[in-house]
Amino acid sequence: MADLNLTPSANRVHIGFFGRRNVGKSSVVNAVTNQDLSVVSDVKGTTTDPVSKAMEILPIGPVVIIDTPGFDDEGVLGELRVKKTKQILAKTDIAVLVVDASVGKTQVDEQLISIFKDKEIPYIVVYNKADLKDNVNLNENEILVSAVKKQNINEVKERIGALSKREEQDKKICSDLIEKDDFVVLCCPIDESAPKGRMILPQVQAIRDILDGNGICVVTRETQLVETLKNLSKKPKLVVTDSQAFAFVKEIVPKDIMLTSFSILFARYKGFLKTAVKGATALKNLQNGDKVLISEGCSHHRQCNDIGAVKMPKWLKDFTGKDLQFDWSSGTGFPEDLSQYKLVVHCGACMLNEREMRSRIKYANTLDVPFTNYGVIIAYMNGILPRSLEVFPDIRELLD
Ligand SMILES: Nc1nc2c(ncn2[C@@H]2O[C@H](COP(=O)(O)OP(=O)(O)OP(=O)(O)O)[C@@H](O)[C@H]2O)c(=O)[nH]1
Ligand code: SF4
Ligand SMILES: [Mg+2]
Repeated sequence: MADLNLTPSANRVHIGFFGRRNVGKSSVVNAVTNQDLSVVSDVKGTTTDPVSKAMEILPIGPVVIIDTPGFDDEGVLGELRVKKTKQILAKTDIAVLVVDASVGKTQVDEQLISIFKDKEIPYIVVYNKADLKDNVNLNENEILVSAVKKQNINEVKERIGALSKREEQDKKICSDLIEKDDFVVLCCPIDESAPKGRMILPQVQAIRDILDGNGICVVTRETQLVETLKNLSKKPKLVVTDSQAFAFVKEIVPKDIMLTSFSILFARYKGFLKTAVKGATALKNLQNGDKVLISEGCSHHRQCNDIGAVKMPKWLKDFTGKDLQFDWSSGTGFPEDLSQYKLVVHCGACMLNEREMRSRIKYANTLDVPFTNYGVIIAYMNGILPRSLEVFPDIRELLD
């Protein structure tokens, strides 16, 4: 089980090292991390699969370091490796392009740079093997290093740190909705889907966010909400509930108290609430035979049980009254051809980093395929979306 004291992987800055074979990607990774993370050899194509490791690097902080196979790999296996590297690119927050200084930039490097630009991934170029060639004309985002001689490695870390600071946005889960000393009530059902002995990550993150915002957090089961509200001497500013209990909770919470769900807050936190609300409204346009993609962020559905496989298709069919066709994707896999779908319904994506979600959404947007998520579409089908969006009036108006 994941150690809850550690920053969850999805929230770490993902730093990917890319480049041609044998330029010294793995050597640079090992030098930057000060660990023997990856095997190094003079055989081209030594790294055959992406190698990821979560760690703490000063001055960057909690990161996931990802070493990748050479992007110029050949043959059928090579193509597979390139495909995997492209999947890594989808979740990369900061890219490091490693170039062999004695060779210089090649077409493959230019191709990688244009991918970084296209995906808006901030990047630096590291010319490695400075011990073989030390006169290289450098642009502003380029550095000359030697992994073998450990030259200029601190500079690499500082440059990555600077990029990651620029990336870091001051995002809030709900603390921007409250003021100091405001009460926030979190309704957390404890049923068979709740993990034994602990809270789930979104609940833990919300508690921390409220405390960071100097709010006062009260956590209760939905079944004790009436008792909780009765006994709070001050009216809470906000009630946040698990989506599954929304219908129950909304009957209890008076209209003058803001009410929303964890899914709504996290869709906003991950930057796709607006898209998801717009996507949900596309439900009313679906026709018989339309294809819907159901996409989940992990392959074993520990927290999502049978929502994607069983419940969601049934709910969508019942709600639309149409004979819909379904496809499923899971884990980091996502279909290369989205154009055949009339709607993508994504899970809450708690195990995916934001960059990965952003690239999925961007892809759907370029093809005009509506994209929504479980929490939002369930709220829409149950008629509770308007109330849960009252907190965000500009998004609420998309429903009118
Ligand atoms: N002279 C010199 N050689 C280096 C340097 N860094 C790496 N090498 C050598 O370059 C070769 C390839 O290094 P790797 O780190 O395995 O390169 P890679 O890019 O990860 O290679 P693949 O995994 O095969 O794509 C090894 O023989 C390294 O010892 C350096 O700074 N100077
Ligand atoms: S919300 Fe998605 S990523 Fe999170 S546990 Fe469920 S299937 Fe996995
Ligand atoms: Mg390697």
